[in-house]
Amino acid sequence: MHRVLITGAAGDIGSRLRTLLAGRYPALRLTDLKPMAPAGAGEEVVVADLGDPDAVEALCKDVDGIVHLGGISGESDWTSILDANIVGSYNLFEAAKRQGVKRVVFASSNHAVGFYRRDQVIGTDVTPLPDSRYGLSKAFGESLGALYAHKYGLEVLCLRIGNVTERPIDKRRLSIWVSPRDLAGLIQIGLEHPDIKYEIAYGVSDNARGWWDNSAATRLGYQPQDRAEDFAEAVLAEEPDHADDDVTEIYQGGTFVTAEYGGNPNQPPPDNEDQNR
Ligand code: NAI
Ligand code: 15L
Repeated sequence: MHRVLITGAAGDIGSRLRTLLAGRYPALRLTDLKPMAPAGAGEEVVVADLGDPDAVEALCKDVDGIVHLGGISGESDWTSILDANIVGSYNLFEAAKRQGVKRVVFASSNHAVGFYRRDQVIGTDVTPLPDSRYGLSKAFGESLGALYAHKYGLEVLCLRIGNVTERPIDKRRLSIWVSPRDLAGLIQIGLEHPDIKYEIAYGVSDNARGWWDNSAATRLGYQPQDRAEDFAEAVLAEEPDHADDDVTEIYQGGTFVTAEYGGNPNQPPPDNEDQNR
């Protein structure tokens, strides 16, 4: 890997990766719709819209690997999801193919499978059960990656990311939390492991209350450093009581499942604050 392109580089994960991957590859090309801090040593900074195919093609020139984080990172209206996540990801994979990029690590989400129950342990081979338009766009991205891997020979790792924060923020996140350094480790595996053709893995730390069989990641050599259980006592002391029949607590996707649940127009999609519940 000489040059690595990070889309969504101004975002939460992107800015963490900028630090965590600094110096790991000779050239990091950082791109986002939003402006970013000026390029440092070994960096290139490009403001571009993933919706613009010509701009995306230029972004992929002379690139060996891509970490595709850019897009809408929570539930939104269909047009926004369509433009940023569906068309944006299509433009990215198509440009990667045309420019001969070897690897793509796609930031999928637990919301591609959010309608599985919390009393189930699921692997990466289950049928996607999206819990939202957002989750649907991530299931689409995973299928897009499969098409470009099997038809065009790209090497693709899709990471169904749980929730990236310094420490788990509530009971649900005790099951799906991933520390920034564990996620960076998985992304490095996605860029560097010699035997990836097309894989899906969960982006999750070593969580005793986890819902996912992450043997796909283990097979690729992933060794998580962090454990949500270390924070469990403090997190549970702050957790509000939940009613026994609270649907939010039944399904893995939490509030993404209950938003508009049963066609209820008064149950709006989670806004940025709700996403942190
Ligand atoms: P974020 O919202 O902080 O960053 C996403 C970035 O994408 C933003 O800086 C935004 O400006 C950029 N972007 C949006 N539309 C764009 C477009 N049309 N063209 C170019 N750039 C565009 O999200 P975050 O938290 O950093 O997540 C990164 C990725 O990881 C997202 O794809 C998200 O869906 C996924 N993910 C994140 C999780 C988390 O816990 N943070 C959990 C699961 C998945
Ligand atoms: C996601 O996919 C979102 O990007 C993030 O903001 C969190 O909501 C996370 O899922 C989660 O499920 O906690």
